[in-house]
Amino acid sequence: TAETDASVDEGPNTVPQPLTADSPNTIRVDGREISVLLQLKHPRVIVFGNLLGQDECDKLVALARPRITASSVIDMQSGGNKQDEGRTSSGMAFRRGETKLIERIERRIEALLQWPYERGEALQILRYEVGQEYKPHYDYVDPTQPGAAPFLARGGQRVASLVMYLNTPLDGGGTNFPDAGFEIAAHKGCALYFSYDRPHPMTRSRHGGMPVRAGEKWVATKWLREAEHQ
Ligand code: PD2
Ligand code: ZN
Repeated sequence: TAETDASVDEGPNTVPQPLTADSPNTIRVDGREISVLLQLKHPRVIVFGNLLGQDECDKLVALARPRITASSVIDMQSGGNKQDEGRTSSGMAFRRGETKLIERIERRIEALLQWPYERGEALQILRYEVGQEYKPHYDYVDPTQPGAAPFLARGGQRVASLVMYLNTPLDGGGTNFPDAGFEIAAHKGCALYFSYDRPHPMTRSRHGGMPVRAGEKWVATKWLREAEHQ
């Protein structure tokens, strides 16, 4: 459509350039050896190992568990939130820097992705139970929708996502990119990074959280914005 072509004509947004340009095996950040397990150019994807320690994963789950409620999505008509059958998980968000642990993880992400802390959204924690999933979607907002304006006014467009796996589900719960034809299995402490330099399907960044078949799945998600957020 003419509307979606506008986001192509405007040219690319700047996206994070994580510390993986020289194809390292591991990256030392915040005293940790983070593994680089896979890099893909298009869609731009990086899979990291050991981004979070096992104990950090457990602590995040323990902090989040009593605070989770049914997940919502952005209502593109109003700009508010609404329930959606495509996203059946439960979740919560920590304020940026809410605890020492949260701040340390957010600073680690800043250093690894080379993207300012202030341009990160609050860390979200999601829990999926058996049968729950997040159907394929884009993480950017469609700028032509009426509800996009209030979202974009606070920090601009999303340009990248980091999904950190806080446990290894007993079965299922990977993340897939149906247009690009691959999937990432959920492993505790590992993380999936992907970026999208414009709000357009040409980024091939459509992805989903696949149904959990046994056990629970817990993830922490950090979205990165063009500009300072909140
Ligand atoms: O939980 C996931 O694997 C997942 C997959 C895709 C989460 C999100 N997107 C998201 O929160 O945007
Ligand atoms: Zn997503």
